[in-house]
Amino acid sequence: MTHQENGYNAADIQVLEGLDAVRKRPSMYIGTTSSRGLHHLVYEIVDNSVDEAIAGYCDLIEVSLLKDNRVVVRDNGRGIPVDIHPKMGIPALEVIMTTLHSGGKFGDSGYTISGGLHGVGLSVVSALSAKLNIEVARDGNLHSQDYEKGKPVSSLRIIGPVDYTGTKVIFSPDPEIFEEIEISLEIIAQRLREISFLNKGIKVVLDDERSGQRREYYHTGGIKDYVAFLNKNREVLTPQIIHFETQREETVVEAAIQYNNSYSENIYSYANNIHTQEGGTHEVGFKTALTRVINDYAKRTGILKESEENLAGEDIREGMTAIIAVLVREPQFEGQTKTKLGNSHVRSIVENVVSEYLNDFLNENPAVAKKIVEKSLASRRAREAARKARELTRRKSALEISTLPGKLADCSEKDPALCELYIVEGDSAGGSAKQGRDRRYQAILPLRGKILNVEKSRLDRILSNEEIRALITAIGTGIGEDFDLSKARYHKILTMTDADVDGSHIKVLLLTFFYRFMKPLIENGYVYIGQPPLYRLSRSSEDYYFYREQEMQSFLTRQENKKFRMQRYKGLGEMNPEQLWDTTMNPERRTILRVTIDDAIRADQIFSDLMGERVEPRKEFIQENARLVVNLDI
Ligand code: 0R9
Repeated sequence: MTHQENGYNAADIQVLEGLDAVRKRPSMYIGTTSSRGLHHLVYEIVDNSVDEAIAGYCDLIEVSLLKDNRVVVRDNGRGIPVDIHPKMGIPALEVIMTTLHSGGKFGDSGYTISGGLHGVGLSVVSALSAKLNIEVARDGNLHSQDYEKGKPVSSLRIIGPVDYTGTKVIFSPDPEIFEEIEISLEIIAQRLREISFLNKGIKVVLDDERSGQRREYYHTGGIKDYVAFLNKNREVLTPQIIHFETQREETVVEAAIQYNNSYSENIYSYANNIHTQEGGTHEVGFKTALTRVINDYAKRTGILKESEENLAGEDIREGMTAIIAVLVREPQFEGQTKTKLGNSHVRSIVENVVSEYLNDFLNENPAVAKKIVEKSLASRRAREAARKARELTRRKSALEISTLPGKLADCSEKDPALCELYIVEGDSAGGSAKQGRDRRYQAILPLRGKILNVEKSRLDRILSNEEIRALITAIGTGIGEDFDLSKARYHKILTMTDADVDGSHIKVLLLTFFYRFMKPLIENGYVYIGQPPLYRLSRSSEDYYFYREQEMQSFLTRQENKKFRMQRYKGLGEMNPEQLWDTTMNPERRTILRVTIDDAIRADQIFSDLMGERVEPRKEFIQENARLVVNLDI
């Protein structure tokens, strides 16, 4: 199809605003200027290529991370139009690059079906890049133009003839804007993998020239492959993955489901390639249909007696891994992080589609259906037993009203908004933290190191662990159905663990625990990771602390003639109270990382892999993931 047939016309591009605003207030456009915002730049560009792929013109997207913090994104689509914009008198490409919210109005091209809200696009990336070069192969020629801080510093020129089409963007994030400019391979890899699952048939290549690693993501099975990937370390209940894809009116619905014998529910929903962390109408429709269809089936076949109470949704979802992905025209994103799908008609569309397909599947696969219903019944029994146990402890705790755990060194301040709780690994570090803290507003709860050794236990059994119970009492909110955010005794809850494998485990366990039982704590930004330093360099009375080896090395190369004494901290216990205060607890000097739902989801995945039934190369796995856990700190 040529671009004329497709209806592109340079006059379609809407011109709205200039770019100065972006550099003045970058977080308005990319959320933050931290590592998260930095990675967002890459997503913005990749999203353009994905749009082109969804429109059916592109099947290869390549991302390269270069040594000098430059990033290259390349696609083999039609190339951005380069003809002169009739109103502006400059090439359409330049209009796109220099104006905010510019973009085509492409009635039938498929563009309206992309994740528009997030696609603040090329102009924003250009504005926040020290340098950017864009190359377009189109109409038989390779075109190129350079930009600095959003402004063109050359005209669009033809470099030579080509016999292919596509777009290539090379940019260097501006260090004046971003707190750091080093792109993480793992973070980009995660998003590219997700993109390849969600858009089957697109090949996505990630090349890290810094480490020489190259990864390719290509999934012909789409979200079915995604579910298989998520369940790879789990014992699955049935080998089949329930999968269906269809279009109703203008909405495309795709879902994939497979049960495993764990106790957690893993439903990831997407709308137009965007992970809808806060759920929304598609997820509600999916859950409603699932609960109804399974109950109908259970009653119809007599596995559940007519007189018995229906299975609850959460019983049916226990042990379920599912992806629900929709493509919606003009998606509305709501919620705190704009990751909740709001379009109300999507709910009934998804509900109908899932009901029909799931019903057919169960009728055609009675053996699978029976396993699912039996699994749900077992979940119900376990839930009822747990509820009884909870009621018992609740009655008990009503008697011993608010006895805080003995190990907790509480703070004197009573306003929770000002209070901080440090969860510290190990009694000895706990002791130092108690001495080093500012006791007015910092409370310390030491946790014994080995709490993760609750081998292979389901997360709810961890609740019977004494250390975890102390944590629950100290925080004050209760858990699960009883959770009440307004009862939180601290608005900052920080983990402080050693920078080794055990410390990583404890961190993963705690984040998983918060995610599963105290999710609003994370959603409201109450949970943080404290970062103790790894090295200290000292010279007479000067001390320098470093959190990464690389930071220390580059400091040392800048100090050629000076001699330092180096100490590597193997654990928090090696730090005296003053050092702990200076480096990790003093609000004026410490660096702490706020945990997001995304981080918690990754922790949850690592946790279930660690605890999974299939324990083959556990040691290797742990070593591999110790790195991953470090990368959780974004
Ligand atoms: C490497 C990153 N890739 C991109 O940023 C990219 C944008 C883009 C694109 C089109 C094709 N490929 C692209 N890659 C395109 C072409 C046509 C119509 N719509 C889109 C066409 O040939 O008719 N564009 C995204 C916005 C625009 N182009 C436009 F507004 F300039 F048209």
